Amino acid sequence: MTVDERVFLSLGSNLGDRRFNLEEALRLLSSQAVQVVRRSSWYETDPVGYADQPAFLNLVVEVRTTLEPRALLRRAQAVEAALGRERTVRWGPRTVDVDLLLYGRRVVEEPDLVVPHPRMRQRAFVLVPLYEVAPDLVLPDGTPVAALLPSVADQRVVRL
Ligand code: GSY
Repeated sequence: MTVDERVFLSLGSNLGDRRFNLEEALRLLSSQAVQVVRRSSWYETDPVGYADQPAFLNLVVEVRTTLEPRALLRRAQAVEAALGRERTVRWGPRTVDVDLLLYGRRVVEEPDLVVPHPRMRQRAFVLVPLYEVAPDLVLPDGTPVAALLPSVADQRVVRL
């Protein structure tokens, strides 16, 4: 059982009915093994990585889960597939993206699974909603999430 560890996921959508896609993703993720215990507000965010695409809707959720990190990742990928995500353009538009951000204080560095998420420190669309749901959170290397916010202040993130 891993339910004592604080686990955070980031979800984003920039195709179709974004809010519906994200609510569906949360519905499909949720089960006896994965329970959403906290969720951030919705955030309208400018795309990061590949700029020539529609704005995203993002949120962050905290889950209680009995799944180990790899099983949780597989669950997230199954939800993306069920909602029609096709991995064509690497940074391109997507119906739903579900990223595993943090799994307690665990550090995983494997070819297909890196936790904490390797790009989360550079992304306002992750850090701002994460700070909303867990303002005192400290990353496994000792960095408070709050300390990372100034460096992403130039990225447009609007709380809805
Ligand atoms: O990695 C998540 C997908 N993604 C996003 C996103 O969810 N929001 C914003 N604003 N930019 C993004 N670029 C990528 S890739």
